[in-house]
Amino acid sequence: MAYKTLIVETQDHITLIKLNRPEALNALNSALIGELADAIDEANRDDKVRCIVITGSEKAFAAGADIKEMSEKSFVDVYMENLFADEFDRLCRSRKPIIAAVAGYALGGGCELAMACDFIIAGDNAKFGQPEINLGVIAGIGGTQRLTRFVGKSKAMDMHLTGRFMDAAEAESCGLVSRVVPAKKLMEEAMGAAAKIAEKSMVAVYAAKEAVNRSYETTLNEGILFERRLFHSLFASEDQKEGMAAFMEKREPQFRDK
Ligand code: CO8
Repeated sequence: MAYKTLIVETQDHITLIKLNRPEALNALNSALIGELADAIDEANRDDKVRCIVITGSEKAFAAGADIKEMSEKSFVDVYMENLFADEFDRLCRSRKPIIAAVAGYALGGGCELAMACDFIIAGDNAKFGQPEINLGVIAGIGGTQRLTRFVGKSKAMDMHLTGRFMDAAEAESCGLVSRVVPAKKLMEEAMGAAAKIAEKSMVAVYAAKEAVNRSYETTLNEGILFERRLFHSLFASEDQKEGMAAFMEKREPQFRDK
C-alpha cells in the first residue's frame, strides 16, 4: 500500500514503520493516524511479518497530536468523530509485537503512541512528556492511564499537571522505557530486538504478549491462572517439542509456528 505520511518497509520478517511528517515533527493528524492503523493491520495480515517497529526521526518520534488540525474543533466534532479512537484500538489489537524506537520528542499523543506499543527502546536524546495541560486539555489516547501504570501515580501526576519533559535516563530509571542506547545506535538496537523476537515461535510470542497484557486488566490471581493455562496449552504445540529437544541436543531450534 502507498502511504503519504509514513514510510513502510518490510524486510527479514520485520515491518518498519517510520512516521514521516518532518515539517510538523511527526505530529499525529487524522491522515497519519489512519495510515498507521492501516499499516499495522497490513503487517498483521502478512504471514511473513513477525514483528513491527514504529519510529520517527532523530528529532521527533512524534510531538503530539496535530494542534493545528485540532484547534478549531468543537466538542461535538471530536465527540461525534470519536477522534483517533478506532485507529488506536486497531493498533492496540495487533497480535504481532510492536516496538517503539523513540528518538527526540515523544510528547502528548506521541508519548501515548509509544506507550501503546509493547515496549519502548529510547535513544539517549529522547524526551517524553504529556504537555497537553499547557494547551488547556489533557491526554486523550490513554496517557493518564498508561503513564500511571508505567511510572506510578506521583510521577504521572507530575508529568500531566506540570507538563514537564522527562529525559531518557529518567524514563529508563522509572520503567517507562526498556532500554536507552546512544541515539545513533537506536535503529540498530530496535531492529536487533525485533530480529530476536522474529526468531521465536510465534505461538509462544503471541501467548507471552497476551499474558503480559492481561496483567493490566485483571487481578494477580486471575492473571496467574491465565498465564498458567496458556503455559499448559503451549505443550500442545510442535514448537514446544522442538524448542526443548533443541536445547537438549545443543542446537538451534527450528520453529514452525505450529
Ligand atoms: N502539532 C502541530 N504542529 C506541530 C506540533 C504539534 N503537536 N509540534 C510541532 N509542530 C510544528 C510547529 O508548529 C513547527 O511548524 P512551523 O515551522 O510551521 O511553525 C514545526 O513543527 C517545528 O516545531 P518548532 O518550531 O516548535 O520546533 P522546536 O524545536 O522549537 O520545538 C517542541 C519543539 C518543543 C516539540 C515544540 O514544537 C512543541 O512544544 N510542540 C507541541 C508539543 C505539544 O504540546 N504536544 C501535545 C499536543 S496535544 C496532544 O498530543 C493531545 C493528544 C490526545 C489526542 C486525543 C485525541 C482523542
